[in-house]
Amino acid sequence: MTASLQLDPAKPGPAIDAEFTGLSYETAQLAYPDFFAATNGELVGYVKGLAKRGVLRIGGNTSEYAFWSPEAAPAQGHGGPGIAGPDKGHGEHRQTQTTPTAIRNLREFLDATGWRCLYGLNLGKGTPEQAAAEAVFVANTLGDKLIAFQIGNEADLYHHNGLRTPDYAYAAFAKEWRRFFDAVRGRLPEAKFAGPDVSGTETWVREFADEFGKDVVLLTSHYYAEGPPTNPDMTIERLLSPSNPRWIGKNIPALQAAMASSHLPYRLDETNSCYAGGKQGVSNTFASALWAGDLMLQMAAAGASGINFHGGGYGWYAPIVGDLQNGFTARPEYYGILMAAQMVDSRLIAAQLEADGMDGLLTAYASSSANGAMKVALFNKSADKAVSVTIKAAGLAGPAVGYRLAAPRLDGTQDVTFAGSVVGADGAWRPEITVQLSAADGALACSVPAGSALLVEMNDRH
Ligand code: BDP
Repeated sequence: MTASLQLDPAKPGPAIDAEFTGLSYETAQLAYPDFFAATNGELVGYVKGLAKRGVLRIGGNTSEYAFWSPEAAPAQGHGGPGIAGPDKGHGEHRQTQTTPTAIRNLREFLDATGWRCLYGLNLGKGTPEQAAAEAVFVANTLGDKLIAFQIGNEADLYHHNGLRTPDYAYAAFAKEWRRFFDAVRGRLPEAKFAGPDVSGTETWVREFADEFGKDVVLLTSHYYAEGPPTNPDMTIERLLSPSNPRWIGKNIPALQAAMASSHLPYRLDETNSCYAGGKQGVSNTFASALWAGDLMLQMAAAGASGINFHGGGYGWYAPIVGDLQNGFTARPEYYGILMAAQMVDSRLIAAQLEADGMDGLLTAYASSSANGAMKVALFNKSADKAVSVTIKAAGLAGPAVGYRLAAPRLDGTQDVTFAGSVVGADGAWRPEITVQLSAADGALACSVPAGSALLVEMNDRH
């Protein structure tokens, strides 16, 4: 197949924030304070290796069962692996304790990684007073490493997950949110907030933006591409099919409307391939790398300020898996995020793709940084069609470098490389095999094999 990509640096799109990259973990993980700690050097390495700056979001279903316990001794010598994987949403929850040690260690972890934090407070089972007491300690300890608090996780699902009555709707949530907000602000007048952190009910985002737009610094909601994992229709093919219609067709315009009316940034602060903890054979395969990198840049193009991939423990969709006893590793998805993260801190530019015969499975994004250097990311999500792409831009000339994101198979879980290199034990990655490309007369030709991606850096376009 052949395709052409016409770039126009004179037509800028949204900026990709320097903190665009993000991960999301369950609050239950804080019950093991030596996980998010500067002493967990391997995890520090993997997080830092993904992006120099980024956002760690703490929340998820377990945030509704996590209690601030200033007096409690931290869970030490627990005997187990000390990890909390993504919650599988089966409704059985164990209460956990969040201690001052966990928050102090979290601060040191953030200092060591260069990342900042979005911190979820317990609305589901907690009280405004408990939230305020926790917020005081968290704000004082995290300082400028704290971006904002959130109140509750996916309150739009409270009506059927046992946290509230079946008639629970936005108005009831707004009332509760206001009580928690007032309690925290009563003790911390400068506290910053984000929300509504809903599962994806965009009407709630809009209503929340209208009502609390002046009280928050950021709008947030979640998105899972597939689920549940028990449904046989949830496949790699479906995951990679030209962007989820529900998300593209409905949610993004609604979220853009909320951003426009409130003048607030929006962050997709929890996402992944398949809810209920992910799907083996889909979420942990190389396909998830192409999906994640593409979604990341798709969200940037939609004007989002960032994205957080949910994970933890050995969850199927977790980008980083492992524990302190056994060490950590990067899953395929990590590589897709790593590739897209090469484009942060730049501005998207117009990129017109023509790819007849690719059935929408080739996607492309282009960015330009302050010094005029351009980057193009190409994702070929087809299982069997290789494509040769001609990148065109006025004045394009000279050498360019390509970094391939590749693996032996889309449904494989091993041997993923980015620029010929694997992510090392401590998250270290350095390009080893690059593709030498050359532009002349405003055009550059490159190939993108089936089921792979390519990042092209054009350092000199004159
Ligand atoms: C989200 C929850 C998170 C879960 C995830 C899942 O916020 O805690 O782990 O779904 O179901 O709804 O995988």
